[in-house]
Amino acid sequence: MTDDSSPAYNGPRRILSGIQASGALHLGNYLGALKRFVALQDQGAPVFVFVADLHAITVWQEPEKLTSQTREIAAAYLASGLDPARTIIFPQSAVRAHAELAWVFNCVARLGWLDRMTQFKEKSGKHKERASVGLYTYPVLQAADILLYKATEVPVGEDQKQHLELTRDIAQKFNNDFGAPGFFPLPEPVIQGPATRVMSLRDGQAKMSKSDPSDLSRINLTDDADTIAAKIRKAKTDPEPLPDSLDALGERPEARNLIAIYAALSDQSREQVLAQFAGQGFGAFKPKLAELAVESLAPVTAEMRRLMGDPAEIDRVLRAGAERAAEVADRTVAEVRQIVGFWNG
Ligand code: AQP
Repeated sequence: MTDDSSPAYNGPRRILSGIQASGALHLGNYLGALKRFVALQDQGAPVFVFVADLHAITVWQEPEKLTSQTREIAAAYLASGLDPARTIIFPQSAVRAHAELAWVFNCVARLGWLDRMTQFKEKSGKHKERASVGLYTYPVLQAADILLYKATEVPVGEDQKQHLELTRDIAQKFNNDFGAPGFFPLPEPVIQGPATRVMSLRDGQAKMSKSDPSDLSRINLTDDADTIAAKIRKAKTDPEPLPDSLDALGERPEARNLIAIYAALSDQSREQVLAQFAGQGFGAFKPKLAELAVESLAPVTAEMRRLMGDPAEIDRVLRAGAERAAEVADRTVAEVRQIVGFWNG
């Protein structure tokens, strides 16, 4: 739907992403999001990373837990290596402009576009009439999150690709409808690395997800070493040994998933991992993977725990980040208000 032939946005490169404040983070979030945000800090473009608490309440959140969940995600950002001196880390709801721009975009996006969103279909399940309106317009708020900062690159996992396409459509339609060519960029999803879609440990066809009822399906960032090792030991696999190439791995989704996890944790390609383990069975591979997972996650979880014991430190980072983010966001909203024709007397 997006027509890329319109005058191009010529503002600076900006990188933005976020994670919902809806509790427990898992290995999919770590490899698909956190670890990659950290790598993007050194690219010479400003990085904005927020805690999506407005998105979190699209499904019920206990009010007394939401604040601590917000701090927990912020702690995960810091523990993974995001540096608040270089990266603007903030809670989404603390920058009011997110909600304001989302309303304008609700009036730009078309019902037909939202009807196609597969995540809404998955999350609303069989009783979509009981889902919140917010869950339905979730991707419109996501477009506001991104375009408020005129972000040009958005690192995400595979599951967010469709939402990014919608963001581009909204940007394009806003620019066209209001005669503001090139006002909003058409942001690019950055879906890179061997683990853009970490799968469930119990089913190689399903995404690792915090809403999976089986805790054995995922590795949580809060799991201790024994739990991580046990979950990997119990992970579904097949009896075949590992081959020496990805092609030869063929249709073995569980094997592919564990190889991809090993590759992402060890900063290698999947080919390199296969070269190392070719001819070996899962009896040999799984203990190595467990060792690597524990070694990689233990420092992150330990630092998260330390930070959660000092909420004032997290709040300082979030307050400073919200102030810096609001400077950029308020500028965009002031421009949007003028473009749309809102009263400014
Ligand atoms: N399995 C995954 N593999 C790779 N990346 C993933 N992400 C999520 N799951 C995987 C990426 O993590 C970032 C944060 O996502 P979110 O805040 O939108 O959380 P989510 O996608 O809703 O996470 P879950 O676990 O999948 O939650 P439920 O079960 O509620 O749907 C995003 O960049 C996402 O791509």
